[in-house]
Amino acid sequence: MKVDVITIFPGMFQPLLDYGITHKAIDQGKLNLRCWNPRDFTTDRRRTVDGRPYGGGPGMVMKPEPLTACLDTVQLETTGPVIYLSPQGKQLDQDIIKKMSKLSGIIFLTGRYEGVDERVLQTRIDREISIGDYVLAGGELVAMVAIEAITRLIPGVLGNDLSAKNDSFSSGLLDYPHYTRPKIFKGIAVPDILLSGNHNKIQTWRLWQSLNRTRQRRPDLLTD
Ligand code: 9D3
Repeated sequence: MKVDVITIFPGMFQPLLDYGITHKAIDQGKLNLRCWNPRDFTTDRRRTVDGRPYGGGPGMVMKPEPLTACLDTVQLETTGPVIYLSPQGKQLDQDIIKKMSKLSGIIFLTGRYEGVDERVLQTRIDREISIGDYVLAGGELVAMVAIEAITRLIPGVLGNDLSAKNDSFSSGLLDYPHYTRPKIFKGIAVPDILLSGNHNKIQTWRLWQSLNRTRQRRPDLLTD
């Protein structure tokens, strides 16, 4: 899968190349991640990517020309929906991630400052995505969240395909409790049933735990 990111801070994405599942997917040739800097598509001496807002007010707005020039170049090299990460977007969930993971390409546009000139959004954006109702300083971390969540669904990347299927949220339930050695830690024993070797009983116990935890902590997942 090809993922292209438009960002004025491409260096923020280095950890995805260096660590974990995204590193592994890139290594295996299953993820092709490229960052593009709108600053490289400016034409003025100062390489200006922002401007003062018409109408006044605080902060700066991302200028349209560098962004659209950057997008023009990106779209010569890949195809797929252009996703703008913005607080005004629909909140990201596992259903959206699953659909994104089936695409052959996707383009993320990340904003800084107060956001992007509206005319870019009107003409070039297919969808706006947020990760929740809290204030970040830009879309980069959000793009990274989406990229990691997408990558672990690319076939063959997880190594253990069952892991993705058993996820909380893909089952619609929260996870059950996990234990490893030792049998007793700080005086707290592993539940006997997990040592019983009876896999039917273990499965039933885990489902019960998942259901109870979901009812207690996230009842919205059982109704909505
Ligand atoms: C304090 C600035 N706000 C004025 C009302 C508006 C604002 C502009 C830009 C708030 C946040 C941002 C930068 N955020 C993102 O680019 C962003 C984001 C987020 O802040 N929260 C959750 N999801 C996302 S996706 C992109």
